Amino acid sequence: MKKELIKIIKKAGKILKKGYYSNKDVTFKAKKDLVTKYDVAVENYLKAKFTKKFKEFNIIAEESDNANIEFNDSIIIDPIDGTTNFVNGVPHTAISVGVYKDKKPYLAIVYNPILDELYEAKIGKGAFLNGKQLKVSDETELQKALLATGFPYTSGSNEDDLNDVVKKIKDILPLCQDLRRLGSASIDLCLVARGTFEGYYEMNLKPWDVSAGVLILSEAGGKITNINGDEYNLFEDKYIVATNGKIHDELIKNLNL
Ligand code: LIP
Repeated sequence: MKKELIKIIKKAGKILKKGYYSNKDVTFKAKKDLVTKYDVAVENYLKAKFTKKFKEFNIIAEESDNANIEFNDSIIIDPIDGTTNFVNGVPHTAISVGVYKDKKPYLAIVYNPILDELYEAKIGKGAFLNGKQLKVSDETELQKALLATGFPYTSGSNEDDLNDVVKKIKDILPLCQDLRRLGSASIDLCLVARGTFEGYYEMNLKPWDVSAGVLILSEAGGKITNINGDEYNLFEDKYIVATNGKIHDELIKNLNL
């Protein structure tokens, strides 16, 4: 299934790449939440191909109405993760596809066609970037850790969320090497898998933002939990905390000050 999946996603990447270098019709789903005709085109392409090839899976996708779809044997699609980057020409944008069997991660692909970086993982078989095996960083000290985070779309409308984002930055920034905000959750997780970042946290993500990245990171030796240090639930948890494993407890402790 993985080979077929990659073939389809690479073709969809051509649609994303063409859009990246073209004028985009931007529509607002919410005050800060953008969508373009390319998000819809990539999603429609992937859904049509996956429905035909992988009949045993249902599909949950960012730009679709998922109300009547039960998560179980599911393919979870983010057609363009990092849409704001895509619209503004920042090259951190990717197609993210996570395949779940019995609600458990099975296969994952994150493909950035602008940088031609394809991250992939299969449960128990390791994680790879363009064929090269990935391993998380060995750094054990939070003070030397480069972390990443993200800002939720709700920061424009929900004061509690905005205050929480600011408080956590104030608490964490003095305790780490530095903090990045790259704008694509799926890529952030892959960058922890790659050893570029030691850790990453963010609130209010949707299952499609992280469905693939969590498997890629765990297959590279990383750890993913909610903010209490318990197993992360794609559909229910407000916060994701994802690290190389070695700074996890210290990061969790300081996110809860
Ligand atoms: C986005 C993320 C980004 C996060 C945003 C949003 P989209 O996904 O990947 O990092 O901060 O809240 O969820 O909307 O571009 O697919």
